[in-house]
Amino acid sequence: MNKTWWKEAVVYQIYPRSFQDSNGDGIGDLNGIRQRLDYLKRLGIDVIWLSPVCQSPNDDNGYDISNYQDIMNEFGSMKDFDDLLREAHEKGIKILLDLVVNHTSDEHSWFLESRKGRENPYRDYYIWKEGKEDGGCPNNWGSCFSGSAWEYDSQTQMYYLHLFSKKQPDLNWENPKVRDEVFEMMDWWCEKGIDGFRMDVISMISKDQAFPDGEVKDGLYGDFTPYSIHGPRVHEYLKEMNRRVLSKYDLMTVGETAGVTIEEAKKYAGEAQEELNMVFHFEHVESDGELGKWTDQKPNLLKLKQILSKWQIELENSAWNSLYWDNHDQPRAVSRFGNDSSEFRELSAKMLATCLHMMKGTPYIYQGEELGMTNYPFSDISQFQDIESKNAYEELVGGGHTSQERMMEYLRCKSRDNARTPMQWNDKEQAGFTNGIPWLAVNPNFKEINADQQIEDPASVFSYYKKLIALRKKYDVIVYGDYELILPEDTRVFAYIRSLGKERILVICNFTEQEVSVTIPEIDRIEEKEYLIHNYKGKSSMHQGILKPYEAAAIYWKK
Ligand code: TEU
Ligand code: CA
Repeated sequence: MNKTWWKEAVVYQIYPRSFQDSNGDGIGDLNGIRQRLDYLKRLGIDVIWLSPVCQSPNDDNGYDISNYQDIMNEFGSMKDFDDLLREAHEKGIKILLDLVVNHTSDEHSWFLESRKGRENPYRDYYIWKEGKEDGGCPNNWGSCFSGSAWEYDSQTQMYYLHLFSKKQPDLNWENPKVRDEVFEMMDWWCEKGIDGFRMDVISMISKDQAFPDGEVKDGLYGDFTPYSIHGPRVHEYLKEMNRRVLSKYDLMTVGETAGVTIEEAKKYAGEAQEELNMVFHFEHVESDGELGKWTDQKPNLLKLKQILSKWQIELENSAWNSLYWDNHDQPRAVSRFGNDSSEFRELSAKMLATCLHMMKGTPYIYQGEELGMTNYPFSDISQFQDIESKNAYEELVGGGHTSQERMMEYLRCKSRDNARTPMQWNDKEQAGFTNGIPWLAVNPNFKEINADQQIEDPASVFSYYKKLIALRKKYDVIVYGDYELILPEDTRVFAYIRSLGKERILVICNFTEQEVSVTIPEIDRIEEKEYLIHNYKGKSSMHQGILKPYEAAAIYWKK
């Protein structure tokens, strides 16, 4: 397996709207990020993935772009971006942009032109269809954000496709002019010196041109995924993108590939495929839905172990993994996979970090995860800003598919707004995020959970993440070692061994709030071995096979 910088890197995701406000308007911005570069340097990360910063009417917080070569007014100017990029580079931090090219905003000039008339030169930049004979939508597909995936436009009496909101019309990648435009725009950013792209729903850019009806689940809309995820030409398009843009620069690329299987991942991110460096798979964060993605249940550890181990083992020597517990679309890691009670929050946050950061692949930290930030105690639908949450509430409660109480449980557990509350910097007003009124409320627990309190404290979650990142830099076996799951049937403990040459690392994580006893191979010799990291102070009883609640450790030796 070839060595490369992006395999050795740790990525930190910034959701700019919620990171740091510099001018008191309640919205995070680029100058706010500049103020916090030293914090990131201190944590030790190598790469920032910036969620979208381009011009956008913010129907979906920047994932609806109206101008790819301009910065969103609320976030600052292109000069601010150039300053941010330069200052990050001076500190040895790279920046990935979020490339959102499955769709644009309906306010993008291409779409404004496209909808003007059937003969407009931009018409074929998007996917327009006639309605069915009876006047209904061209097919039964539902959008990811509720409702039909088709919107009728009275101006030309046709429908356009939008797999997300109706303000996010899908681009028509079949049109070579669209590809030219996208590749030229990417090239423009690369010339500016950015270091790579995270590619939004890149698995959806090619659609089955027959646009067949999808299977109807939950009595709502038809499922578009078999016809527009890993569509017929997706790999052709990515190879073209690679040839025309990516291969000319030393970039890091990660595809957000909803619905990806191992087999598909090897095509997107195979070492010899010349498409992308790695992909995000969703199996471990999507194995739990009851009503679509909605649930209020805790994930099942056995399932989680099976899924993550499968990805570790089956990409071995053929493609590269990306590792994450959460992002701006997922609930907070500690609330979902750990335990956010005051008794166990720190312990379980550190346990989760150990489990993920000792695996093979490039780890992604979502802002605030390194502090053990938690879900928000939402009590009313009016507190949400997220379009997915608001639309789902309306469709599912309004349509009688679930009760109001149940839906609030679902949203408290899984709404994307859990991850989007402002970063908690200190215990002052608005957690130091803004001098104004934040666009989304600060979590009331900011006095107990904030960066100021943790940075200097060697026992904090922050210091623990810092240590994990430093270990990755020191031990090749963490980056390149093989992975082997042990205790595969245990429903309480996630344990595995990494190995490279003579080096071994044993990782043991108790995912429960109980003390448990296990029989671990090699455990009798643990006492003589070196604890690289351990989330309890003082001596452990691990060598006797006894694990305290949420206890986790990585133990190193040479064979
Ligand atoms: O998300 C793509 C995606 O697959 C979503 O369905 C995601 O799983 C969902 O938000 C979880 O409920 C990307 C972005 O990450 C997301 O923020 C955008 O809203 C979406 O694309 C559209 O651009
Ligand atoms: Ca601001």
